[in-house]
Amino acid sequence: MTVDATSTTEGAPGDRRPVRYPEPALAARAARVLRDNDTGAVITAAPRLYPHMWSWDAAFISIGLARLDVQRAISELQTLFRAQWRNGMVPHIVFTENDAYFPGPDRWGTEVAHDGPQHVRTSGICQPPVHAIAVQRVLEIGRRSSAADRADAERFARDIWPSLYAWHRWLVEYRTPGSSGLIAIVHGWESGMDNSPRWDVPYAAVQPGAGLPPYVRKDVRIVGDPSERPSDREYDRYLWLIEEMRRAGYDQRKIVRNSSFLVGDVFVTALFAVACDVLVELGKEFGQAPEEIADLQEWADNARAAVAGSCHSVSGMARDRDLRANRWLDTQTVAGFSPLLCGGAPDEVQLKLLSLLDSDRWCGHPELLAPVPPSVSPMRPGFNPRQYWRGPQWPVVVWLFSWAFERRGWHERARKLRDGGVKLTEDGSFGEYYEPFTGEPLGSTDQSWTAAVVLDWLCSD
Ligand code: 2M8
Repeated sequence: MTVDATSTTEGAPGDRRPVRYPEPALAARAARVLRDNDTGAVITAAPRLYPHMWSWDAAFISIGLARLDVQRAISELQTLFRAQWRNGMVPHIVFTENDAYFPGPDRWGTEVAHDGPQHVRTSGICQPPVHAIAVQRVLEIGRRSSAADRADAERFARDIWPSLYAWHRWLVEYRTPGSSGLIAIVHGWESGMDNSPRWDVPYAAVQPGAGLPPYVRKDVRIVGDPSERPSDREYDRYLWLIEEMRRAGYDQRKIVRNSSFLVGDVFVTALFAVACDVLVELGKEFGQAPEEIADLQEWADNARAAVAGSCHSVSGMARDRDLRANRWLDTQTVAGFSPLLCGGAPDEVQLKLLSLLDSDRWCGHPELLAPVPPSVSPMRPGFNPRQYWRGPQWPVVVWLFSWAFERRGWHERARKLRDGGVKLTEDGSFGEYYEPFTGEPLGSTDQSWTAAVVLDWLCSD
């Protein structure tokens, strides 16, 4: 679709928010956010709060970019994968020269790692493996574009496949300890849902040591209301985990053996399962090695079984597992719906989850501005409509569910989520996250991944 560059606003009587953009104008604004956040080398996750490239943000950004410029979408993913570690890990941040974010490259100190890239500075952890999904989406969009875009997108999908395979192999080799089969994270940041109540119990066991070097946060100076961000106590733990990893020389085996935080993440595992499915499809199409395709099939099956095996016998909700304390984590959050992303749960569990998702405890809550899942159910104790990953709605999470539902053939459900996502974001601010009752944008505005998924929704048939 050609995006109209002129934007007009339109108020709607009775709206909880004063401004509402009609879809073409919203698409034009989203395109502008992506262009404005482009440094020429990367599209930063957000202009002030996140002035670097984040791993899963880059994947979503490439999907939105493909609607504007297939070549630019390809180069964004290529930039991310040029920073892939030699062991296969795709790092969670690829740093630009900007020093407005903490913790920056000096604090991570990944130069001590044997496997890090030489030409660029990165963090030393990873983020959810949604990249294969992005590559397939860019390919689909490229194929519907010009002959040149089609050829470029096909060449790109074929050429990047081995790097995606290496990334998935890394997750299996280093991050599936224990018998649950869940992919383990060693820092809450690896989940993408930084201070979700999912991590409260395992974080309580992280005791920052006396050797934690002093630091000054920058995020709270940028976000208008610091109480929307994680607390200083939480940051001490985040920083302590980095310190542990740095001292371990970013040696994955040592980290998994010793770090104070080791949790089987059910949401990451579900995304991994479905991303493996996507890689199998791409691998077959582009004639990749049959034994590698077979690996991916096996990894997808194992991951799906692990997600299904985590479901609570009464609620049906999928659960994370604290691998240090060896127990299930029963905190109910949007991650509990993970089996709906990847399939594999028994029919009765799936039906239970779907009806829970529709109920007034989640999308059917009568006071939600838009009927899309909040990060935590508004009916749960501890729900906070303004605090980071503890209640607000995230458009990218909505995109993932709408994408997965479409893929599973649940077109009506996918459409409802898409429409809800557009309604949530039609104020044109492209918030990082949204207060679910008022629709107030929170955190950063002009957040690239929000603009990107909105663009994808608006340009979809
Ligand atoms: C948030 O995470 C970063 C740390 O990685 C932060 O709070 O400083 C999360 O929402 C994460 O999922 C996201 O990728 C990142 C950039 O948008 O911000």
